[in-house]
Amino acid sequence: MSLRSKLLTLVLVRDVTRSRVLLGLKKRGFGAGKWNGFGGKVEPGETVEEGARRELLEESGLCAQELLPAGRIEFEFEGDPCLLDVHVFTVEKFSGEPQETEEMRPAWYQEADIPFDKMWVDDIHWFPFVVERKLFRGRFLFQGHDTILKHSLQAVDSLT
Ligand code: 6U4
Repeated sequence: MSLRSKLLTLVLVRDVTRSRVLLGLKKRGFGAGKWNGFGGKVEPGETVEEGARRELLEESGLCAQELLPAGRIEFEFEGDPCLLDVHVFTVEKFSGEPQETEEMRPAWYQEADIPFDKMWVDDIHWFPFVVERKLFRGRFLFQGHDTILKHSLQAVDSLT
């Protein structure tokens, strides 16, 4: 089976001085009911970074001053020919206050108290790389949305 891939972004906003991360409860669409970073599909004509910045603003009301590449994760769903190619960024400098939007309800979580049981099941695997500021690459094969059949994950020197 040949796989098409869809480019997506995922942004974790960190308040490093208080060891907090901003997550959003996804209110609709793919992953509804789960806490996650902010992001979505990269639109035609925009770079991945532009897409990440736009989605963060649209979904949380925050304007990123700097986007730091953090990782890249491929998600394959058993029986689905479309691979999700998710580019993960962190933001430590931003302006604005988190606002609830049509898509997301934002809340700060202590890094030691992340609600992994209410998130995508892969997040607990790669989140430590984000906290330790280690670039990473991963690939997860899902059965449905809640079971990981296979995965690989490693720290890398570069994402390209
Ligand atoms: P619409 O509803 O078309 O505006 P859009 O906001 O463009 O959607 P959406 O909601 O489909 O895109 O984006 C999915 C989001 O979920 C992206 O930020 C990537 C993220 N995501 C997808 N699979 C994930 C997974 N297994 N683990 C994870 N985030 C995932 O942590």
